[in-house]
Amino acid sequence: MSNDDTPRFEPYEHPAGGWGSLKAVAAALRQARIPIAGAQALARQNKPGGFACVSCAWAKPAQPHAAEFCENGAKATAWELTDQRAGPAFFSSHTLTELETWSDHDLEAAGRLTVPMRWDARTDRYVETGWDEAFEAIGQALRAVPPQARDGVVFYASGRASLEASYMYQLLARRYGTNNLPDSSNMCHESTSVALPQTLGVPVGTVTLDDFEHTDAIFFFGQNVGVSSPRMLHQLQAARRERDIPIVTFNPLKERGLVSFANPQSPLQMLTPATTDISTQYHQLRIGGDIAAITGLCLALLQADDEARARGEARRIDTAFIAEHTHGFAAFEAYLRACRWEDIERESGLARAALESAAAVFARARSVICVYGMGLTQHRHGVLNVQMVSNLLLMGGHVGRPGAGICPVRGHSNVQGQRTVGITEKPELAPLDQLKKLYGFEPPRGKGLDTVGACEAIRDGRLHAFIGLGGNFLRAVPETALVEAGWRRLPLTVQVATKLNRSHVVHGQAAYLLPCLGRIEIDRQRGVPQTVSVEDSTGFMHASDGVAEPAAATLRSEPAIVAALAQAVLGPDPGVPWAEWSADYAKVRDAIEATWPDVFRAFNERFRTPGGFHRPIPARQREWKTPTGKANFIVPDRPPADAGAQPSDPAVLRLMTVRSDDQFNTTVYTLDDRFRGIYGTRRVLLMNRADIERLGLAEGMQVVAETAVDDGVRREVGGLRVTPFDIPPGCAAGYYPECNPLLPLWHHAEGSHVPAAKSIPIRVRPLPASLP
Ligand SMILES: Nc1nc2c(c(=O)[nH]1)N[C@H]1C(S)=C(S)[C@@H](COP(=O)(O)OP(=O)(O)OC[C@H]3O[C@@H](n4cnc5c(=O)[nH]c(N)nc54)[C@H](O)[C@@H]3O)O[C@H]1N2
Ligand SMILES: Nc1nc2c(c(=O)[nH]1)N[C@H]1C(S)=C(S)[C@@H](COP(=O)(O)OP(=O)(O)OC[C@H]3O[C@@H](n4cnc5c(=O)[nH]c(N)nc54)[C@H](O)[C@@H]3O)O[C@H]1N2
Ligand SMILES: [Mo]
Repeated sequence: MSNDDTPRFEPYEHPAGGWGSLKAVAAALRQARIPIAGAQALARQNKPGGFACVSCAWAKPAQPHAAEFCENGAKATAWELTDQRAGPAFFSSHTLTELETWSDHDLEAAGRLTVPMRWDARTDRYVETGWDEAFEAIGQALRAVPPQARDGVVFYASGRASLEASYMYQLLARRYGTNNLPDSSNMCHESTSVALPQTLGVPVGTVTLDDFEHTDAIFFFGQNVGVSSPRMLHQLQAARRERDIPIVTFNPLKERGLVSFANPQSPLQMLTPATTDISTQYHQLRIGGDIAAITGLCLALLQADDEARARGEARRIDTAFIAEHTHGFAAFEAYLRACRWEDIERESGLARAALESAAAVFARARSVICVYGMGLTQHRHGVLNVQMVSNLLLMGGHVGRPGAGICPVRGHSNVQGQRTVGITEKPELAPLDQLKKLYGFEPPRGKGLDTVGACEAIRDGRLHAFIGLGGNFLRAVPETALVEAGWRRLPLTVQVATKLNRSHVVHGQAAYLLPCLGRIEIDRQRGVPQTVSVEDSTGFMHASDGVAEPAAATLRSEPAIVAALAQAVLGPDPGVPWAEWSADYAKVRDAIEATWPDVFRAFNERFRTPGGFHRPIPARQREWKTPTGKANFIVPDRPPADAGAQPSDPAVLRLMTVRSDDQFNTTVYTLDDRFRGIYGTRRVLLMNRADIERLGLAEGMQVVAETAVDDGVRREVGGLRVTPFDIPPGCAAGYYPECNPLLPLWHHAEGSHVPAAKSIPIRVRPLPASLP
């Protein structure tokens, strides 16, 4: 079943996209056994009247391309539309103890779940149960938790569920009595949600697709566009080819999509070897070196500005903007002037000249966009990383000007939207007074558990129940061993899911698995097809209509499941029309509009606008919704020399856990990573050749990675194969989720609690068997 053949390593010299991409799409469709007719669903991906892709959250243009999907979107579609089924017959032939030994790939490859199931302790199997029976049992268990103990129940969401389902879900949790609404965002862009309100007064990015047509320079930090948001390559290619816009990239790895791209939708490029070079400058900085690197960029700008001023030339920083619109520049300038280039060079791993040439591009541009991803957010200093990007942009006045701004690239297809409609553990971000007014109840006011908090509670045996609306919590979170042990002791786990994963086969003392429709499928309520909606990375809201017949007639939609759960858990609930909502989603949209009239004005009328409708983003108009009423410079609380990017012990490496080209988070399509030239295995440790030699290791050697912290917990991942790679010295890379057991729960971003998955300190030792 699994394709763990002999591993193969060969550099991939082709551009991202191109024939390689088309081949991969065809292979994905074949593997999922999608007949070509079914593949027609792809033609309606990200189009008006079609569905919003279930892969990434990148913006969907008003005038779509002929095929507005990418290789990875096609794989995600194929994965959901597979004709494989994990129904009652599948579960009667496998105990959960047996399924625990299966790989992530094999579990999901079993196919779509079809009927509601409960774990049967006697046979150690999931057995079919009726929907009503399942809801009644879950309702009874949750009702039995006394009101004062309801903070012992967690309502997790992974960022895929629609705005409608998510709104209902947060209301269910709050009506039940808790703000425990962690979501995948807690492991992802929470550093953004904490950083940007302080600097720019918005929780989201400020850039729209249109800005890419007006920008003069694009800076990329820690985002792997070719894998994680490939449709953005259209914008980058247009910027490069049509307007020769410089793209400056900061990434420890030379990622294919940031190097070159051939558009598989352009007949010309498919016939000729015409590829577009994407990055005009590529800076392979050290893992965790961004604060130092951006400090270097800002200092170089300042020094260039000093010289320009001395010569009576035009300024290199936007002094008028800084004076009128910002707060804290003097302190930031003082910080910069006190920094030493030798510290910046050592911490970033980049030469001063390299940083100065990047700063020169920045200084010349009238409008700059800064794009970033997990390479910035998943660090101890994840919040400060984001704020440094914001500082850099503010020095040039690059916010609230066409073609300029900050562009966090969100992960799951509706993760930004879930936050917008109230899925948050932070009571101050939820419209509690409005909910009280609309539904006549007293919402809980206490802080809920975020993902790290939920893991602690699971580990320590403090929870009564865990409800998951999608996702694969157990596999996605840090501290695998301890959290898994706690997970097994949970009194109740309930998972709403499309496919089987580790969070289901490892389960609580009572466990329910509720199978749902995916977004690609037609969702009929009382015979009427329903539409849902999502928010993309740039703050546009889109309608999404299913196009494929459901994988099984027994499936229910997420809104219907949430509504039924709510009725079972809350009992008669005169305040909220759950049944009406699940029969007609337009009524949920009316409720969303009533809750946030500014963001969702005329929601039902506007949500079919081609290209979506935009939420208000005050920073775009240079309105700063911050405590100072200005955009704020943030001064790092320590100089780059103390930023801690470099471990003091030379035997300790910084490990980043990354995604391959052939996975979507914990969903592993195959064991290949074409762009990095790794085939047939994910159990690798990518290392610099000099480190391999220095540490007495050898190419191909099997090693154990051990977390280099001293907290009394032993964390190891064995069977990793030493693989020489173009990565800076002192740095290593491995795959998520295989390396998650190495990530301590307390090793997370200050301020946002995003697990620091990109900088795990490790030691490496040979497996005894591979010693001579
Ligand atoms: N095909 C595919 N698409 C996806 C996903 C998927 O798994 N597969 N996942 C979705 C989700 S939920 C998310 S959040 C996004 C994630 O998309 P990305 O934000 O691209 O996240 P990663 O793939 O984890 O890798 C981030 C990049 O950061 C770089 N990096 C690591 N450490 C550092 C550092 O210290 N500094 C800098 N400058 N760079 C660093 C890595 O080399 C890598 O290129 O993608 C979404 N889209
Ligand atoms: N070490 C390390 N850990 C990480 C990261 C990292 O880079 N490194 N990245 C983090 C990030 S950015 C994220 S976002 C999290 C992801 O964490 P999660 O969002 O929890 O995980 P996913 O792998 O996206 O969840 C996949 C499962 O979702 C279910 N599913 C798929 N589609 C649907 C649907 O339409 N409805 C429902 N109800 N279920 C569905 C399927 O059962 C599938 O098995 O992981 C985080 N963990
Ligand atoms: Mo994510």
